[in-house]
Amino acid sequence: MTTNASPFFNKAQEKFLAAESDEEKIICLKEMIKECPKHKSSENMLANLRTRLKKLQEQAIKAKRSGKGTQVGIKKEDMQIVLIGKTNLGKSALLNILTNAQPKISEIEFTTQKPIIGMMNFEGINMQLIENPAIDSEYFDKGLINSADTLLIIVDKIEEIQEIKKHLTKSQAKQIIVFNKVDKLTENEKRKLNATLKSKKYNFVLISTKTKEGLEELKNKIFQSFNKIRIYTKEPHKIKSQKPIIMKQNSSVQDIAEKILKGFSKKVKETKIWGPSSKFAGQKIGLKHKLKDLDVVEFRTR
Ligand SMILES: Nc1nc2c(ncn2[C@@H]2O[C@H](COP(=O)(O)OP(=O)(O)O)[C@@H](O)[C@H]2O)c(=O)[nH]1
Ligand SMILES: [Mg+2]
Repeated sequence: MTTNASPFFNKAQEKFLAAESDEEKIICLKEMIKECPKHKSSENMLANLRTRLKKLQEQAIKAKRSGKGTQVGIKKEDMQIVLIGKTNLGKSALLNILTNAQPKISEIEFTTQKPIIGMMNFEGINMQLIENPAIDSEYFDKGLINSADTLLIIVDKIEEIQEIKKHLTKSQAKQIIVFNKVDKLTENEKRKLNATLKSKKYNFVLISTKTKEGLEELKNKIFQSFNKIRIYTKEPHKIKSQKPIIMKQNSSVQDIAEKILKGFSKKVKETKIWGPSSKFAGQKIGLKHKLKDLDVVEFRTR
């Protein structure tokens, strides 16, 4: 995207665009500033990067001071998912599979006594996944229900769903019912369960942390719950970026150009698009064009 930029700069820029947390963005921006060519023609860009860095650093300090987060001081990331349910349902086992965290998994009840935080990576996107201790225990952290964007309600019996929902009347979070331990069911029992949950119009998925079935579907459902879209960018005659840029639903071509670099949309001479929002591969589009999940956008500036 940048003339005469080193591959190191481009790499850092790609990471920056995919970064989800402010902390991550600060690290990438520093890297971009380090790798930015230091000559006359890049002075503007360098100044722009420094201003962004300063803003982010100030924001980070403010967030710390205001103590945004929960009772236990967990810093909320952009996309926060909280696992809730009774004891012994496989919350720790799921956290273990989906993230870098390694909570204790045990048949002993109430093993998890503090929220455990993990980072889940889904197609290059980082999401914060937190195990809340059992909902019927003194260790359960109510603050997390309010801060979560998405709640995973883990059950292994249909009756548990209503029981848990009683605790969630004030919550604004999206809810996904995660029915675990389906390895214990026969195919016929699974079919019946599926039909019952569907008839109740739940947003649900059947999984087993043992056989790993349903986990891909769960990850997709989690991403969908954020109402965001993944957009890949490319330069003419090159392949698309490795990591997508995460945008709000209904974002336009102009929005993504401006996310790449402030003022960039004015420099764009031509835009082409591949993917769900295109009528045909490589369609030329204007800045007002609305993007869809998994689109690939090509900007030509010369
Ligand atoms: N059969 C079966 N057992 C599971 C599954 N997931 C977890 N378990 C078992 O359930 C028990 C509780 O697991 P844990 O992850 O500690 O539950 P938590 O209390 O909800 O965090 C352990 O003995 C696990 O081995 C599953 O998918 N199938
Ligand atoms: Mg646990």
